[in-house]
Amino acid sequence: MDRTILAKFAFWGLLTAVLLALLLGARSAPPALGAAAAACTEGATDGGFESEGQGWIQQVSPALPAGATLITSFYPYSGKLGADLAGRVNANDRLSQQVTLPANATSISLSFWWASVTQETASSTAFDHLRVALYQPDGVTVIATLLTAHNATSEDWLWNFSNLDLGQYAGQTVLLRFTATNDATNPTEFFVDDVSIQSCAAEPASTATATATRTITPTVTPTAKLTATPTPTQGIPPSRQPSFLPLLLHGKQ
Ligand SMILES: [Ca+2]
Repeated sequence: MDRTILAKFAFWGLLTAVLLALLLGARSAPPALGAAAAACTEGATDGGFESEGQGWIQQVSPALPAGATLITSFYPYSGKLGADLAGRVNANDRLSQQVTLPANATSISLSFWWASVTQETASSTAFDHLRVALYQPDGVTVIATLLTAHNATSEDWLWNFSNLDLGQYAGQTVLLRFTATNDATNPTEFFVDDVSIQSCAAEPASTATATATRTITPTVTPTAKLTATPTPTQGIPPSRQPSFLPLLLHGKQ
């Protein structure tokens, strides 16, 4: 076989290989069908409190001044309004909302921003608390405590972001509750804003996939996430340096 014929064989062989590779490559990477985008829905009503807390149940103790509620313009994370809990001695303030977590969700996450300002001076002793928990709709039976913060968890006025996995509660109707408590001296005020419950399902929804994913969802570990999540994202306005004057001005003491 002379060199010209060999060269022709090599050329056509190479061309065939390239065409085959292109063909197989196209087959092994089908268009976006298998990678359907997740469709997500918002489960919280007025999570940013801009509608003055519509959808939230407020339980306040001791009573606030006439006309005051837990939704104020005092220190929102975003927008004009936010939730403003405790900040007065012996306070036990609750902000609750009933939500149904979709059964077909492949992922459900609860996120929110929270901050605190305290008159306590201990650097680590917990006197006043913010707890985030899921209850049965009766508001009595605790399903899970998702986050616990206290007077010494965060710097004053610093906004902290929390993002918690609720995947294991898919299909349940629950009461999401923020509870802030103060002891008898040196109050701590807690702020919450931009509460969001994102439930996502593959599109089109696949029941088999959803079930498999839920069963391997790890248990929520609030403590670890709490230490990992604090992120200073918002500067402290000079006028809000911790002089505690705002607490007094706020008329909550
Ligand atoms: Ca807001």
